Amino acid sequence: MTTLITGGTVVSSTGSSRQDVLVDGERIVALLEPGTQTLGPITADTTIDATGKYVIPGGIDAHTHMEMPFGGTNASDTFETGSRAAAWGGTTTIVDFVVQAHGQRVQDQVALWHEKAAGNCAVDYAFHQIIGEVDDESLKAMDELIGEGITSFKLFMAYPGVFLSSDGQIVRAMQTAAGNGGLIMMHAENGSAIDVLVQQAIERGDTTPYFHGVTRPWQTEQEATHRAVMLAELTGAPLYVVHVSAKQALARIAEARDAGQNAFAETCPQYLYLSLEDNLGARSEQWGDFEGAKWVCSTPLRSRAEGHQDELWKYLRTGDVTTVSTDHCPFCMKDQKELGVGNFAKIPNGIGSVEHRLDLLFQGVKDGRISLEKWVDVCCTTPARMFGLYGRKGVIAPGADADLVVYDPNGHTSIGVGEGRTHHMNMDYSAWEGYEIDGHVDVVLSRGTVVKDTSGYVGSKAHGRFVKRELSQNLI
Ligand code: DUC
Ligand code: ZN
Ligand code: ZN
Repeated sequence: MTTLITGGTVVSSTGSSRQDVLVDGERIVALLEPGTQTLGPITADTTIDATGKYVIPGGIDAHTHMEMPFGGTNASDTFETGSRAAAWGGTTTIVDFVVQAHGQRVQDQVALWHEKAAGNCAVDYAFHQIIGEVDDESLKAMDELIGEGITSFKLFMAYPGVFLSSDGQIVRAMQTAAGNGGLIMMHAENGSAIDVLVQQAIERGDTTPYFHGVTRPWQTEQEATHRAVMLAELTGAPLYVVHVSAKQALARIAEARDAGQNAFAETCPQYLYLSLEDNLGARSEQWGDFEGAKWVCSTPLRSRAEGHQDELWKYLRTGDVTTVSTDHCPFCMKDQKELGVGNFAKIPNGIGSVEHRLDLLFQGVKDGRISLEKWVDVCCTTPARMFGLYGRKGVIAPGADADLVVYDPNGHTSIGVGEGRTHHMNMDYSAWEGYEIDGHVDVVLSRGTVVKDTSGYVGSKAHGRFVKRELSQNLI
């Protein structure tokens, strides 16, 4: 089965040019001069007309939490619903986090995640491993997982008693990663300091969602980021700081990069667009102040007056933000976020965006904040290199998986849940309600199969496969 995508502009992380893309089976087999098929021997079973559109590598969302147990409930997207929403939005690979909390065995959790995902994904998937309890057994498992294609390990400096690692535990895990070639991913917030501020706020009666952000101030993120950078320097482990939201934390990572350290920053669309002021809520009578719970996530959204959002866009341009992932961790307002009525500390943390990342970042292109190539770089190509997927994913080249998106720069997307608005994530609200995007995901191919076209989702949950990852291909 061959497919020819004609008339489009192929956009890569380094440039754009008019080329036709020939797909045979699951792979890209050639990039052709436009119109080649009319000259002679090249005929394809199917032709997709991409005239006036961009053709980009399928998006890679390197940070999702499908069905994650968290805050007394589970993230509301299953692998089935979440990966389908990803396909709608042009994301053809997700990298989800296997969770080991205190008291659990890593390898049991890996088996559980394989069970949850297998046969249920619309697009390809891979795993990172959360190490919630660093001990001899979990360190041994880190070595084993490298051979199983799980080559990155997330540690937490927050959530005492659930996920938090002490500095000593962090050093041991970093030494292990330095030895086996794995990548340390860090949730960098000072959890003990935050817990004191949270307790004091609740005692004062400051219990609404707004105080979630107030009690996780930028100093707690910068301090933890600095500590992570120093411990990585000490041990020689490569460090990737997830969901960076504070400009001061980013400045610290940029400084480490300038000094030649293998330090990387990820941010998420919510930190580029949304702000602490959203946590004030009260947009609708239904929820009043509690509406702010829709935007409770960690790290928290930051104050617009402090200028974090503009700085994050700047660091995207300079290359000090390496990737944009979503930290997709959706919860419904009903029965889930509602757990925190009267006590913001009980609101499950997370925002759902897996469907909207390509669109939201493309709006950054339209608004003159990043280039077209940077869009592809941070959403598709560098996530592939960062997480050992490059060659198969993240690039339009012969031999690569035919994960492709035909994107219409003149189309339009209204995000949300109200009239004429759409999303396909399993959530009863959208954190992005009201956002208008000057672009549209038209057609999505995953390994040569069209999973979304202009009629809608046409994929199947049996399509997605587990992808074993190599070591990072993005280290200095
Ligand atoms: N942050 C979130 O917002 N949700 C899940 C875990 C995390 O670190
Ligand atoms: Zn985190
Ligand atoms: Zn996360």
